[in-house]
Amino acid sequence: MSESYIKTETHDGYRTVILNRPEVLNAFNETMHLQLQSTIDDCESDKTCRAIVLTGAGRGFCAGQDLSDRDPVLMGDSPDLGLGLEKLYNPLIRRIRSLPLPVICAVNGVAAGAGANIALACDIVLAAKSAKFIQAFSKIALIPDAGGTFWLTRRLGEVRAKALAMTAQPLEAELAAQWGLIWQAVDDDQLMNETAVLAQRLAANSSRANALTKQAIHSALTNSLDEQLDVERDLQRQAGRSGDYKEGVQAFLEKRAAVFNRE
Ligand code: LHQ
Repeated sequence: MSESYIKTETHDGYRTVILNRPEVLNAFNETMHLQLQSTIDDCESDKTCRAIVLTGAGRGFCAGQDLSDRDPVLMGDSPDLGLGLEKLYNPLIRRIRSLPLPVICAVNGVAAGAGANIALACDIVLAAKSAKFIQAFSKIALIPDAGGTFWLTRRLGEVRAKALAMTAQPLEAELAAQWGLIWQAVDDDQLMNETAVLAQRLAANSSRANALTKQAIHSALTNSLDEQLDVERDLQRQAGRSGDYKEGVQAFLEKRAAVFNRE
């Protein structure tokens, strides 16, 4: 049986998924990718799981691809790095983005290479103040992947995207938050507490509204205003027809906390 490179903790309403190869700062090998895929599948099929927290074991969040598994000396004359992206990283990024559950990333330490960009694919990113985001690719003559060119350019603009990608300069969590690359930088010893509060809050929302909100905001990244107004109309129609809307309004009028459907 292969080692367990992913750990999970089940909490009331959400699960914490922990990248677990701390001796290599949770760098990804193929087994870890496959274990993460199946863990995400489990989270999605568990109706009591209404949000996911992704974090790392030990002092790092994730150092990207395990480079000892992609040693060009062992890969022959013409290594195909696109294959690993096509088979493993791109499906992971697409899965996180299309998952109808909110994914919170708690960046507990350094996030480098694809590790940084997997964090940035998550819906809400909290980071310990000591954490750094490093687009390490230029150091090994590669380009940012796992969505890196997309997240950096959309969130920071061309100027900062190019400088971070070409210099591989570590970006401190507080500056990442100031620049709008992530949601918040928090004191190291508060990271998991603050993450738990956020996860509980999202888990208490209407799951349907969480999923539709995620979908609408993703559409806005590429739509015109006209197109987006149509998306909002259509998704709001769906939201309004759910029992959750009825419960939300009733709870408001009765001055009590809403209790949403868990189906
Ligand atoms: C590692 C790694 C690592 C193996 C630390 N691999 N062992 C996709 C598709 C196909 C191919 C290529 O890539 C991709 C996507 C990518 O992600 S490419 C980018 C890959 N990642 C990197 O280039 C980052 C490499 N790591 C680093 O630059 C440093 O380790 C950082 C800046 C992350 C942390 O530095 P330190 O805090 O000084 O830690 P360290 O370097 O001492 O690392 C601790 C251990 O982890 C060390 O092992 P050791 O046996 O000496 O204790 C490292 O060798 C190991 N490690 N990253 N990616």
